[in-house]
Amino acid sequence: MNLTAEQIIRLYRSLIRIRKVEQKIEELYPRDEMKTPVHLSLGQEAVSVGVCSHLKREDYVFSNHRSHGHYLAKGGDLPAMIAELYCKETGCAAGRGGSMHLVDPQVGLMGSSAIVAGSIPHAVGAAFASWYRGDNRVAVTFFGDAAMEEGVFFESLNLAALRKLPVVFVCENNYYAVCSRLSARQVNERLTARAGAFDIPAYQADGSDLLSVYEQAGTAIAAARSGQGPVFLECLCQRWRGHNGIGDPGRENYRRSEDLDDAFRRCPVEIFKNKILAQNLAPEADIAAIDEAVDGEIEAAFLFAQQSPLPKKEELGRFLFE
Ligand SMILES: Cc1ncc(C[n+]2csc(CCOP(=O)(O)OP(=O)(O)O)c2C)c(N)n1
Ligand SMILES: [Mg+2]
Repeated sequence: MNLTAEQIIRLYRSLIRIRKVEQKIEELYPRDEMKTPVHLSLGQEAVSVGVCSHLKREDYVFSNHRSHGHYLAKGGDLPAMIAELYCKETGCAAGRGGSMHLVDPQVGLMGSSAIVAGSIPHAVGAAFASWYRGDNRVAVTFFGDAAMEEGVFFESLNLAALRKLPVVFVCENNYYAVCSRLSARQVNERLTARAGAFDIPAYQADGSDLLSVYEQAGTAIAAARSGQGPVFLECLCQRWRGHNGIGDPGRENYRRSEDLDDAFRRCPVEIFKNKILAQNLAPEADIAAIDEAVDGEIEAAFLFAQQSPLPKKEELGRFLFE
């Protein structure tokens, strides 16, 4: 792959930013000031970055409960995201949504849904609108392996294939739905085969390896944009933490030890950084400078969130249908 040093640096910045933001959330969560459940994407960061790096600002992304990486990689505003976790008026959903309802339409992050598979049909609808207007946008929907067990997944694939809509279905296959493993839920674990049932081209990437995701996503997104119809991209990855909240997943006895070993042996940040340095893709000093700048940005975002006002009591019903 021919990437310039500038592109490599941009990818690294996006990757380390998600990692560091989530580590900061973990550090401060025990203070109980963030009144929202959190689903961390530690270990899965490369998927968001590898996919979103191919998107234009006006392309659409629809996210799920594990939303932080998608939001940040698509260009969502960091202070507004942190303020949302603190349920503040300055949050990206005005403090009413929390971590599972991040939204920033200005940059094409159209919404996140706590309903498993909930945003898959939304992406199909957005792609339909784009096709109808002829504005050449693609719509990406991120979902987990368990979302592929919902009826709406199949309905969405069928309609998208039938109308040749520019949808990119991205499955982050971390093998688990809360605490049940894929092998305990499905006869056929080859998820790409389900796309094949609708004649949708399927791609697979190593979700721990940013360059693998970047390469596969590039081909998949280009195909969707060229009018050939929807594509499916499966990214194999491992989440580092429990299903939600913070802490060590090792204390939970449902995880196979080989999954956990695999997870911690294959750190997306380390894999990418080692490649950069081994192949001299960018100067080491630039990497260190990014780490420092990102730390400062995160400090400022948390301060902004902590100092922001809560929604006024009398306005809690605002934004609700009456
Ligand atoms: C329709 C629906 N059913 C069940 C739940 C409860 N639930 C929340 S997350 C989750 C598992 C999701 O697993 P997966 O789609 O693989 O995503 P991951 O958490 O692994 O990223 C479940 C069952 C829900 N939110 N919505
Ligand atoms: Mg899963």
